[in-house]
Amino acid sequence: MKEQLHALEQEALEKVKDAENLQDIQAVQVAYLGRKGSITEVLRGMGKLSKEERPVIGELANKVRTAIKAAIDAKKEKIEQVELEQQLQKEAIDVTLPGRPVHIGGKHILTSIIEEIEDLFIGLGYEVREGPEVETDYFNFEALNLPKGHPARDMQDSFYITNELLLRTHTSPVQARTMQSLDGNEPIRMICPGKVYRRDNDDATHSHQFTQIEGLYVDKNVRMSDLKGTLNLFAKKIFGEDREIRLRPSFFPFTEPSVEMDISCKVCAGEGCSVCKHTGWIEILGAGMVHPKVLEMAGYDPHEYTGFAFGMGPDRIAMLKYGIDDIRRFYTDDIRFLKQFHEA
Ligand code: 2NL
Repeated sequence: MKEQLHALEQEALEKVKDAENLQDIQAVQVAYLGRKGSITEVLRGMGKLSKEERPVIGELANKVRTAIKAAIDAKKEKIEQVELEQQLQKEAIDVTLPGRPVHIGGKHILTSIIEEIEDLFIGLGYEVREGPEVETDYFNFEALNLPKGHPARDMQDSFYITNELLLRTHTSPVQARTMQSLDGNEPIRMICPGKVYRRDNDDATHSHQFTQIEGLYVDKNVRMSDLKGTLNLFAKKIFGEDREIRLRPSFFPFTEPSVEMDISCKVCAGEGCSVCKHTGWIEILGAGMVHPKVLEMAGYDPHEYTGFAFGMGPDRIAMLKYGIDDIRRFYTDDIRFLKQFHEA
């Protein structure tokens, strides 16, 4: 029986060694240690042994059992380790692979132009202000010296929501609101960019929605020469140091006197070409000294305070700067057009 046990132990350990996976090792355990396993069979035969032999064989059988069990457990752990490693290897993610490209949009050309102008005026101490696009009749017209019955208030020219509410036709109401909020005794330097609306039939040069930037400077002793100096700086910074400006008399209900500013044509340097319609000059913006009535309505004493204001269309500026032929290109979202102005 001793030999039998030793032989079984040898055999079992051999099989444990050969086991390649958890099923193999499970089979070895059942075959040798299970209820119908070989070792159990041997122990069943112990009844035939003598009293002296029984404890000796019993002890040996237990030792063999323990040895086989230990070998099985060790092997099990080893196989589990290997299988885990294989699994991990199979599921490994290569974090060094390049990621899938993410399409990042760019700034709309009108946004870039507006930000460039904002930066220039922020540098001159102006602050950027925004206001509602749905405006009251009062702030859009009345406060800007456009009384009821004025041609610019014609229903044809505006999108009305009610009799008293409309889509703003310019950004000036933001400035009127700012002036009115300040009790008439604080200087103002502000710039307001934003979307504006006019009831127009869209074509190459007209859009029912477009953008505007206006500027306002109110203080004691603000003069026309301050306006001219500011506009000259603006023209040179945005269009190039070699540009000249000229002011022509004009009319706006909210400024007096009013002017229009031209810049010298870069294409022909003043000689005359198709871009400047053979005049050597290109119209850029409108401006003027804030009308005393506008100051007064906003609570500023026009004998004490004066100011200048200007307004321009970033759409037009972008069209001139980049030779864009149709204003609708800004609003029809053709990515091939818009992408040309994205930074590399
Ligand atoms: C243009 C002309 C202009 C203003 C806008 C303004 C605003 C206030 C008071 C006085 Cl609160 N003036 N704005 C003045 C002159 C011209 O815009 O051609 N814009 C595209």
